[in-house]
Amino acid sequence: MLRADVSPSRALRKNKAQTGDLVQLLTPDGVRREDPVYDPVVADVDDEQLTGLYEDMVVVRRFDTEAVALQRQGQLGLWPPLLGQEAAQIGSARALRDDDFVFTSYRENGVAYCRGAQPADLMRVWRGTALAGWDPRSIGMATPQVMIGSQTLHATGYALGCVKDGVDSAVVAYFGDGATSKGDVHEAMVFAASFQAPVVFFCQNNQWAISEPVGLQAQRPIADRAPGLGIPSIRVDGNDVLAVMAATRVALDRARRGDGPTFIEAVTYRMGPHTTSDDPTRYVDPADKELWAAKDPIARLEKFLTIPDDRVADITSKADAFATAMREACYALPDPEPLSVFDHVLVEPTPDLIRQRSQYAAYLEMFEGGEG
Ligand SMILES: Cc1ncc(C[n+]2csc(CCOP(=O)(O)OP(=O)(O)O)c2C)c(N)n1
Ligand SMILES: [Mg+2]
Repeated sequence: MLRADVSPSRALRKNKAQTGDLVQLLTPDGVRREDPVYDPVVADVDDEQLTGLYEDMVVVRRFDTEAVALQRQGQLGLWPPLLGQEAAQIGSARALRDDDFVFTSYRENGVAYCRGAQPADLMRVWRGTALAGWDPRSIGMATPQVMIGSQTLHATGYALGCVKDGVDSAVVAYFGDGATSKGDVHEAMVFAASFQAPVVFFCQNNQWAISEPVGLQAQRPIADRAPGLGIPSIRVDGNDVLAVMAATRVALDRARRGDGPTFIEAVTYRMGPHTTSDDPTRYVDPADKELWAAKDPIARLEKFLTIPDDRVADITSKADAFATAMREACYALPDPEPLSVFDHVLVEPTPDLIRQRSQYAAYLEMFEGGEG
């Protein structure tokens, strides 16, 4: 069969269904747009708070870039960059309360930063020295799921638990456009709608599921998938940090009021590779990248705000300090014992696992010093 038969056509890549109205409070040129519905929701967000969101985005972009460099230098096995998605992550995460809980995929390191993850926490898993980066209870964030979409099920379950506990904490499930094609995500949404679970389904539509363009898997905007399941949805400019915060606040308020789940599609763009193992030059049209570079979330806030030079200098040094701390923490992580890879797999190890362990132990014995 010709490869062309199975390749997404140009028409699908540019699927018109993916364009349309978005909630937007700040245009890419940094102009504030009036919105009678969403303006009141962020009326308290003054220039100082916006500068705080700007700082978050600068810090996150800085450490994300550092992590890519660490991977290129052989210090990390892999890293999933979030370049371009800073507003979607910061705007939503900064709408949360400490007693809320989030369940994410692998790309939400900006969310982890907002929840309080420390530099070392972001390194452990990608350096391969631990099975999890942090204690979920300490920062109100589960450890990331690499299995696409499964965290949405955990989020719905946790949200139902909040109702049973009689607390008004809310839950956010983060996932990508590609995940919306998974059964798990639909099951989580149907269940949440049935029982009015206080959960926000937050989809970062970054236009790609690895090399598959969103237009191939979604003939309608992703946000249109939820109403069919009985969940209202909001389609927001995911590169507009203020609009994302407004949309997330609306959704969280609904959840706390007992009005059930909301779906948010944050329309954004993955400016880098899927992960450091990916080569997007094989499938990304450079013209698209240019188009999205003009909608950069950080640049639009720079155009809107007039941040004094000394504050910019402070923010830059804070970002540098976090990135430096992360690099140092990465170097300092202790190597695990090789055989510990078999620990915590199963409560009762199977004969197969025991056999594999002893074979690996014999292999390690071949080197001087045995296991070490
Ligand atoms: C259940 C499952 N199937 C397939 C994969 C392989 N895989 C890893 S990332 C990915 C694409 C996910 O795209 P999307 O949901 O849009 O998230 P993004 O990476 O763009 O943030 C796939 C298919 C996986 N990790 N888990
Ligand atoms: Mg995606």
